Amino acid sequence: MHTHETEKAKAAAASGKYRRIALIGNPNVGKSVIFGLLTGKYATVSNYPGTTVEVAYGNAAIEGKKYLFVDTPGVNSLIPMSEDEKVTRDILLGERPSVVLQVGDAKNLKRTLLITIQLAEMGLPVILVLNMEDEAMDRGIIIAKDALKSMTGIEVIMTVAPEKKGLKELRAAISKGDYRTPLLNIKYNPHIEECIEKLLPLMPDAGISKRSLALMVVSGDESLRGWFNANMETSAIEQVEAVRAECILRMKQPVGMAISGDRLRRAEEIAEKVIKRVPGEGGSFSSFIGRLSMHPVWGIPLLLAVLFGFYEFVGVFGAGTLVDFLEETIFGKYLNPMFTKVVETLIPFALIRDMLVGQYGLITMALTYAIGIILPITTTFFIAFSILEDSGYLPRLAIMSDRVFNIMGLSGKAVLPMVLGLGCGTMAVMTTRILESRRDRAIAAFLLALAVPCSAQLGVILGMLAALSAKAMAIWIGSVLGVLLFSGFLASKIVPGERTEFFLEIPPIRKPALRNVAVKTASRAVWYLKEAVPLFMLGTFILFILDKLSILRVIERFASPVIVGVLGLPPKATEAFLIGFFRRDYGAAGLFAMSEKGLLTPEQSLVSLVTITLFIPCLAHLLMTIKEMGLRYALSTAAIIFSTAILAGGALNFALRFFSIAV
Ligand SMILES: Nc1nc2c(ncn2[C@@H]2O[C@H](COP(=O)(O)OP(=O)(O)OP(=O)(O)O)[C@@H](O)[C@H]2O)c(=O)[nH]1
Ligand SMILES: [Mg+2]
Repeated sequence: MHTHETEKAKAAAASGKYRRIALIGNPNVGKSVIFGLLTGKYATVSNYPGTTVEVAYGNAAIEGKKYLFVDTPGVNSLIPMSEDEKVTRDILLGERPSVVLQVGDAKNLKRTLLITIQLAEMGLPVILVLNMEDEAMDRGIIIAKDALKSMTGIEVIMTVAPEKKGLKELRAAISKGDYRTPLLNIKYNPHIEECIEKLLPLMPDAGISKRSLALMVVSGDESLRGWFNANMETSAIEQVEAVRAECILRMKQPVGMAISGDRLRRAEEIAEKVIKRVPGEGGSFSSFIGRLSMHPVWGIPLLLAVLFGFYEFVGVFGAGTLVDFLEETIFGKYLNPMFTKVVETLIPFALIRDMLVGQYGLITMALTYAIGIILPITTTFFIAFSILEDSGYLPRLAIMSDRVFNIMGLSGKAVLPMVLGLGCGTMAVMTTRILESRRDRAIAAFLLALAVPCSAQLGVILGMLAALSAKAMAIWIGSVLGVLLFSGFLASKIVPGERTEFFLEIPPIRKPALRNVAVKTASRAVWYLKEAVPLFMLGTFILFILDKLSILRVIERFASPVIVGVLGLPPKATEAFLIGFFRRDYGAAGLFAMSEKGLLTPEQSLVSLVTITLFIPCLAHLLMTIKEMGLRYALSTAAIIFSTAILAGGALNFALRFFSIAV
């Protein structure tokens, strides 16, 4: 999103005017909140691990000195298990920061120190920020900061980021500039140390110590391969492989496990000495809700309640009340007649008048759809979604739905990108990076594009379904879920590889902060307008041209065997699917407008809704899929998705007629 700014910031840093500071730490510990406070730049903050999957840059001046801060995806270890963790490791590998701001969760010092130890091995100076002090206090965890300082030799600062507590001390520590590398080096098993000795002279120069590189090699870090190939001679790589093989042979247990075992013991040792436990509050209402939400039985009514609340707010209030007001009253009664009058008096050319306020007018169609129909829906959706994100419910949903996801060959962790896909598929494709194998990513990205409608589209669809009947709603949900499960099942059989184990830190249930919800919703709404309106304009303009050149009729006739024959829809519905190529939500809005005008019977509405839900993803989503998964993958899945959508819609049309079901 901010590529231009980011490039500028990076260029400035390269010229040596800035000191680079990397924010590193476990997932969901508050790195992005602190990044936002330090730089004043907005970074997405949510209560689940894996919010940040890309690096963000931002600069700031503290006491006259300039700094470039780098926000990174959270890591459980600096030996990456997934794509997002690799992003963070590669930052350390490539660019040498002046200091690492390690952000840790004060409630979980052991996990925090595991990262500190690895940073120490890398030879990087560290300032340790122990965030979430408030939650640690609630649980009766008190950390002896000075003892920790003297045991590690680095600056330790306690913070409560959302309250800006500790921020002044943090700024002071940054500008003081006395950065130190933690004194936490571990002597491993003599066999391992011997291997490291042999590897040291072979290691290339990097932003991190050769010892840490050697440790990654003997731990079996496969993700380094690409970097080695780019930075080492082939002969050296072969030597490295030989040492590694020898090392593995000589050790009784897996080397990686031995190394993490030693690190864990060291972290425990320190944590024990500096943590004081006092009776905490415990057993509060939020932890009760937290447990309830993961319960195999009671979790289900809670899930249904959440879904119902969502539906009422987005489907009924957003897509019903708000859209009625904006589209019919504001645009229909006031704005459009006004624009039409202005255009008619000012512009003498009929063609241009038509282009602006005609049937396929940029104002009467593109703007009306974008702002009158979709904006209120996406905004209500983003509000509800932000509340859900910040509450900490999503990772619990991941646990709850693990079994359902197993059917599709995925682990419950895939719930996160899928649920995010309900917000925006384009972003969600990127979030598949948190999944641990290419196979899981391939299946998840496919299902995302096929069967997960984005907020804008979902809202329009809910609005239309709400106007039909509960039966229509049930059939729509059943069809989409059926296709999702069935295609996932098939994909899991076809795509080779095993399902990966699933590890997810469950954050506490938190009361969403109004400010964060508001800021996040606003930034998403702005982003939506920037993303969608130009494409709506382009799509409408193309329709306008096609109409004027009378090509639209030709296309409609050409598509008629599918649209009319298979799907049983009126020929005009072709237009909705045509613009659906640009954005699915725009296509859905087209259907919405048709059904409002009474051009679709309830059964036709239902069939068209199922088809457009499954229809190929929008242009932006497709481009992101190409970027993340490759062109071949994107095009072949798009072809499969397109045919699946038509097949499913056709089957539904046939079934409705055959059994004479009225909805
Ligand atoms: N109670 C409390 N909540 C906090 C504190 N700091 C952050 N949070 C909340 O913790 C959650 C995670 O914050 P983020 O800044 O997104 O965490 P992150 O480390 O960037 O997470 P990833 O990008 O997923 O690695 C959000 O819901 C924050 O509002 C704190 O000091 N106290
Ligand atoms: Mg983050």
